[in-house]
Amino acid sequence: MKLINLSRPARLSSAFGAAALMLASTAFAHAHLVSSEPAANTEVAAPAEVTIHFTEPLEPAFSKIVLDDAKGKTAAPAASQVDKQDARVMHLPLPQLGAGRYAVHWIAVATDGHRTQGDFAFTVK
Ligand SMILES: [Cu+2]
Repeated sequence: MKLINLSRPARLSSAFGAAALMLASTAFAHAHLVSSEPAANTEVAAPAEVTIHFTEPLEPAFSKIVLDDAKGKTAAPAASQVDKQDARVMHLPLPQLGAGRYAVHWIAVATDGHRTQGDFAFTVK
């Protein structure tokens, strides 16, 4: 796509530049998943918790992890918590999980109020 017509005033191209900069800085502030334990699509011994590491500190009131079993039923009754030492980490304590496939659903609200979400699965041996 041709963004800048050379016959137009330079003012327009600087407006494009400012918009691009704003997009870049707000995108940077979103909390994205860095890694998780268990990792996505792994087969593991029954874990004691799900831990997810994010790129940004989270807003505890609006961020959460839930775990569903293969039938879509909630598999972890406890509430997830943002780590008190490192707000970029969120934990979901787990009961003793039986063998099977589990789906993790997460919602992360960064301190700038922007919300990201995602899903991944792991299997308990
Ligand atoms: Cu953001």
